[in-house]
Amino acid sequence: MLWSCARNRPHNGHFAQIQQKYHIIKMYTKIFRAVIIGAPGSGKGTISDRIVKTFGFLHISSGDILRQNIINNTDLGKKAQRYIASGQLVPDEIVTKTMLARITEVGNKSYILDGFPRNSAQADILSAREQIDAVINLDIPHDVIIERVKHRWIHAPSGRVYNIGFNDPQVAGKDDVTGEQLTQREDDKPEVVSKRLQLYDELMGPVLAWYAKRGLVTSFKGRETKEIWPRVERFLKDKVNKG
Ligand code: G5P
Ligand code: MG
Repeated sequence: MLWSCARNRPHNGHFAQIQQKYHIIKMYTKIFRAVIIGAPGSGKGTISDRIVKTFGFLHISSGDILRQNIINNTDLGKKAQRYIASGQLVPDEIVTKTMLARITEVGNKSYILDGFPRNSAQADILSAREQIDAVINLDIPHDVIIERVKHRWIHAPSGRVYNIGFNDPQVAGKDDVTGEQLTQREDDKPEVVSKRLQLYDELMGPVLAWYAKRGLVTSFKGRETKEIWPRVERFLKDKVNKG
């Protein structure tokens, strides 16, 4: 063992650092599959970004994949566009095929699924294929969401998201990385947002109940990401540690 000779043993601080590093590597080597659920604008993308940075999970977002396809004018994008713009769900067979293909591509890596499954049919297909370790449910009041999405700006090609007063771009109206113009999502218009919220309540109730019955759901209730994120972080550290 490297540390068996006292003369070669690094001083305590260094030793502790190495121990800690080894512990982190060990802690995150188990493959962990999580689903993040929450109403439109509840902060799924925001929390997922932090999970990516802290835990190294891959973020698989159905909405980001669909929007990317719309920008690239692919067949999938052409099919999805009108549903998204009007706040309806894109048909199951299209989304499911796309998401399962992405999950296959990801292979044996920890991931967080955002926006999928979106109804019971999608949840059934996912459960037949993948063993999910945890479902993170963001429980944010609708009045907070309606206010938030009015101020959401995105860099559509990359999916980077800003919010005026919460995470402002460095230069107003411009993406921090490319300097390109930011836009607002078509489905963030107030009338489309209320439709999306209504649809969410209707369809996700049974999905949450399905996961809850299997003991997989942990809910995080609050009005701001700064109060929710530390709880999600603790929860995941604990889960991944137990491995
Ligand atoms: P998406 O893309 O999955 P939604 O509707 O589920 O869309 P959305 O709108 O992307 O969810 P989010 O990711 O939950 O919201 O939230 P977010 O972007 O992180 O945060 C919202 C805003 O609030 C951001 O501007 C953020 O910066 C800000 N924010 C975060 N925290 C705070 C805070 O504490 N304070 C403040 N002030 N601001 C904060 O789906 C889109 C469409 O794609 C189709 C459907 O048509 C869907 O409507 N689709 C599917 N169709 C069928 N099946 C599927 N599985 C589908 N998936 C997508
Ligand atoms: Mg999102």
